[in-house]
Amino acid sequence: MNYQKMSKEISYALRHAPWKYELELDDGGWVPVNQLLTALHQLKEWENITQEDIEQMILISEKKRHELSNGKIRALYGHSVPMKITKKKAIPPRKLYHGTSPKFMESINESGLLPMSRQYVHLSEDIETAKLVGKRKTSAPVILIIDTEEAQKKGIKFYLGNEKVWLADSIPIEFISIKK
Ligand code: HQG
Repeated sequence: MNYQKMSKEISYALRHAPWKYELELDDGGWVPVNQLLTALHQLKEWENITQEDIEQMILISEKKRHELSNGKIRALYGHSVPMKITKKKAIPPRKLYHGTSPKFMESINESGLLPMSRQYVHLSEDIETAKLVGKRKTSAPVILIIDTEEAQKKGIKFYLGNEKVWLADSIPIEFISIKK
């Protein structure tokens, strides 16, 4: 079983295009696992997959992207669907990090961090994770440091993705510094 490919397909369904799988996400992004399985069984590649395969996919993944609970499944972050997924507000560590490409810095300096094509800005709990995120875009990422304490004082909210990924609606430039 190609769990990485399965994870990509399920992320695509649950983050970006549920309608292509005849799925409807609820406010929290959940869908019944059996509906997802029924949709995937229509595709030759996934015609035999089971809930156990999905459990295994989540278990062995290097990132916690999906969550199963009470017969439902959701993507924990990354959404671009039109309906805004409600995330749980939480108190983040005093600093969060964001790895990005130097080519975006001019725009980020002007507008702060924006969700761009997703629903939320994605922030990392530690520098290592931020580096890996940035490396998806460039070999030498810029690491931004977010002062979450100051940001919260000014009303910026933070939401839980998974234990390494935090979400925010946007981060104004005054709370961002560049790691040297
Ligand atoms: C940049 C992956 C110009 C931002 C990762 C980023 C993450 C701006 C890009 C998760 C900007 C959006 C999300 C502005 C932000 N002007 N560019 N004002 N504000 N940007 O991929 O955070 O493996 O949508 O810096 O690991 O890179 O899929 O977001 O470079 O956790 O599970 O706009 O996706 O997880 O890029 O990554 P993305 P991201 P998975």
